[in-house]
Amino acid sequence: MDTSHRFVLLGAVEAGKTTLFNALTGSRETVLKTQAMNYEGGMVDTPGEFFSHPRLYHALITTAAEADTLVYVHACNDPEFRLPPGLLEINAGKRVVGVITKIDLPDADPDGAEALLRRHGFHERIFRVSTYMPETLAAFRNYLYGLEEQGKS
Ligand SMILES: Nc1nc2c(ncn2[C@@H]2O[C@H](COP(=O)(O)OP(=O)(O)O)[C@@H](O)[C@H]2O)c(=O)[nH]1
Ligand SMILES: [Mg+2]
Repeated sequence: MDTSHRFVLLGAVEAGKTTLFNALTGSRETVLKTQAMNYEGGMVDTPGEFFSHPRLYHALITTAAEADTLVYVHACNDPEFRLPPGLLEINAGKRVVGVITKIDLPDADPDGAEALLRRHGFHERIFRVSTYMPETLAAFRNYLYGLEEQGKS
């Protein structure tokens, strides 16, 4: 297992993390329920249960601590902000980026989702993506690679 990673995907169950992970890493595996940390191509996918069970927070905190970039993944029809309090503060100084997923859904409200994140003090850059709109994924992927280039120079 390759445990060297730069990006960590964080978000609730069903947020779309594994779908995003597969799209970004080019993995063709079917999206199964994520049971454990999944490392590939400098990216780590995390099980959403880590967000809903405080007794699992330590695993999330450790993984986040090892990453260079934290990616908060939020489904555009999710009415709640899910990032555990303090996680961003613990990782102050790291790159953080938000991704609002599933913007193709009929009930999608990306503006509302973005406002929710902002209300909760999420000040970082936010991307809006859909699996069914490859150009949205490309924009996000390019941003991640851009960050990586900056990090190396
Ligand atoms: N309509 C739509 N569904 C999506 C999108 N991304 C993920 N999903 C679906 O949302 C569900 C949860 O996705 P998954 O990647 O497993 O979420 P995770 O629990 O955060 O890893 C799956 O049924 C996906 O097919 C998207 O952009 N649009
Ligand atoms: Mg998953």
